[in-house]
Amino acid sequence: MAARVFSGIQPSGEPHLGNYIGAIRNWVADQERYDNYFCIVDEHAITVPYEPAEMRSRVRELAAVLVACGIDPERSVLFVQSHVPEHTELTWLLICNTPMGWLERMTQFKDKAGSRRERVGAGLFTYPVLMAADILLYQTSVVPVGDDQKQHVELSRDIAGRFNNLYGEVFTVPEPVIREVGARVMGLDDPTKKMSKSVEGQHHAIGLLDEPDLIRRRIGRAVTDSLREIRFDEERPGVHNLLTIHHALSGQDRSAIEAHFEGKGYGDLKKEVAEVVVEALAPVRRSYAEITADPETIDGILEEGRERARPAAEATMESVRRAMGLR
Ligand code: AQP
Repeated sequence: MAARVFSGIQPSGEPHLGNYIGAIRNWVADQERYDNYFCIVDEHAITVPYEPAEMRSRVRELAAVLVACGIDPERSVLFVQSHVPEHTELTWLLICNTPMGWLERMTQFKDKAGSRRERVGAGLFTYPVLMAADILLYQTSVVPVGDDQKQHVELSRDIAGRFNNLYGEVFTVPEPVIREVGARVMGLDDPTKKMSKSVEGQHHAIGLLDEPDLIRRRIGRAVTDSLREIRFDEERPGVHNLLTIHHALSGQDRSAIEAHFEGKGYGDLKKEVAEVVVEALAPVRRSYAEITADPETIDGILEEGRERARPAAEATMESVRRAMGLR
């Protein structure tokens, strides 16, 4: 049987080119290989301030984008985290079994909370336990991760191992599979920071549903530098980012791309990268328009996803409650 994989994406803003290149298209490519659970993790997205009135439409938009990108809801389970209440139930039971010191070591909390540590919601601190619950609830055996999430997957393994020692074997201990260095897409307005859904700014990200002209304008305004040579040089993050986007979407060799741009200027680079992006995203926009033409389609897909996700979640919770003496 194919290994089971859980992958999550937050409805924390408009899905962007970084999400596509770094995650979604790999998920699409791996659909044959794994038994996939793709989850829109709305309970993760509420760990920072958000607009409640927008959340429902963001969730539905993100689901439609995932399907438009090629996630097949018949092959894979596509669902919303808050539709399966076992995620939060398991989180509490795991929190009670997670030493504070383990959470205090999580670098992402330190990065995200920064100097506001005393004021941020406690959910930001316990977020990695919700992530562990996501993974363990489905007895996930493989977790493909990027470098930034490796520490959280290690934590999930530690939590599972500790629980199994204390209460008996309940959880599959997941193995992290570090993906080949997936392309990391940086902000167009500041190429030293990753492209993010939650960063505001007209010229920060390329949305997966952006119109071609908007894509051209945004890439046209991308921050570069005052040099000339067009090379994959990490010391020059703006040009490096544009070339990385080109490479990820065109599939051409890095050396072939560099050779192609020899003697050309940044204007040519931006124009050509914009066309590569426009072409790559055209089918996504087309398919999104088809899927959303009937507003009931997405609700139906998510309802079915919930029905398919719940049996596995309920079975795990039943074992957890029994092991902990709760029922
Ligand atoms: N800039 C990026 N380049 C490559 N991959 C990226 N991912 C996110 N940004 C980039 C990958 O997208 C997947 C889903 O991400 P997420 O929703 O779980 O949260 P995130 O990583 O925190 O993404 P964002 O867009 O930056 O959201 P916010 O602003 O809410 O924090 C992940 O696999 C991630 O690696």
